[in-house]
Amino acid sequence: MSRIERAAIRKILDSRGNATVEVDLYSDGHLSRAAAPSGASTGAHEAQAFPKPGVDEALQIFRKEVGPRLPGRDVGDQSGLDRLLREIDGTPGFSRIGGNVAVAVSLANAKAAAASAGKSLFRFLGGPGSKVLPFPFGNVIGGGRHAVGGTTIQEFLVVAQSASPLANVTANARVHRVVRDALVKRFPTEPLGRGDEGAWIAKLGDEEALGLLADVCRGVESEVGFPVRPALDLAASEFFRDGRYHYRDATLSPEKQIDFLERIIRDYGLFSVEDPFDQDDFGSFARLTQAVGGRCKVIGDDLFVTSVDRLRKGIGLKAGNAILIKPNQIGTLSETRAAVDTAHAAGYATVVSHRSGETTDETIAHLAVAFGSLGIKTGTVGGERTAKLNELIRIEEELGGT
Ligand code: 2PG
Ligand code: MG
Repeated sequence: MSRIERAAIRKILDSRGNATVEVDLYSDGHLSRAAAPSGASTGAHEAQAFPKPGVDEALQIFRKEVGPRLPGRDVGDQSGLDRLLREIDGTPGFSRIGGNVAVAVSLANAKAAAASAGKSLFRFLGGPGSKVLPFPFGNVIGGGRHAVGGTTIQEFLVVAQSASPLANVTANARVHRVVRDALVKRFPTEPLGRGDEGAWIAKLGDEEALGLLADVCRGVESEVGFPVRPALDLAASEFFRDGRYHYRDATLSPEKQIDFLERIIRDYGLFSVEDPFDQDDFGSFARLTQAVGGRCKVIGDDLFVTSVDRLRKGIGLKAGNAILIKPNQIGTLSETRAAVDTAHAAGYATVVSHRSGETTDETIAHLAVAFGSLGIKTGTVGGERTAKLNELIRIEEELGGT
């Protein structure tokens, strides 16, 4: 048994240059550190990242109310710690201490517990049987809230699907590179930019971008000899206004949005569609899942916000067949795990995800493996994204060596 000796918090920068926090826990003289990311297309129902006045207020609250309660705690008591964080906060959405403070404390504690057991985090959380490795979902072309002047749809992703993470992340990076070459050829005199997650920003319509990505996926698939499929995160709440979906070149009613999705899922062989509807439209999620659920993952991100309550509602209505898992949407590891367990028990797939504003913290790679998730969505290129992808490669090596 190992006890927390000291706890500290500091303000650091995320990949967008915004302030976030990281937490240091010392136990048995060992340092365990976890940092929290931040979203741009945040769901209306997710935990508040920081208290209203901002990160400095979060630091003060930690130093006054959270930090002093930690020394002496057994690092093995994760659920007790997570309950304590809820109790100190006292609000449903972590609006007093901030979900980002809570998640950094919670994940740092899990790392301390794994270290005290002498195990890697994925083995400690997953038990001896966890050998299933998640497919990386990599963002290739982007827009929405992540890129000024990009597509209306937020993310055009690639999902390479061999048994090897190294082969998969290499194939995803190849798709990213070949899409770049195609864009340079097509717009030889235009500047070519990258959005918050490293995806290309180009003057393309949504379906044009999808067509280009699907062609490149097919090419790379035939090079590598395993499935390399396109996927989307529409983040549709961001362009849903007055009951309609406002694309740059079209406006669709919810009914037309379902027809549009059914058609592009079929025509482009989409592996998954995330947040294809507004975050409160469980009904349209259910209708699309009924139509395409046998061949495509319909993933709820802003719909479920990693919340067991919202997921249970979705399961009851057969809305979606997969959930995006973002620990800072809910605030603690125990509640993240409860969402994963609820999903798997109902036959829903899970995809553990980064946020658009990230740090080099690599913890989600361990969570995705430990949970036995179908996927990990954490970009294709860029230091804060490859921190997780490279950790996945290390985990693959560690598992190969057993
Ligand atoms: C999403 C995420 C990550 P954000 O919508 O899935 O890609 O974006 O972190 O901005 O919510
Ligand atoms: Mg999303």
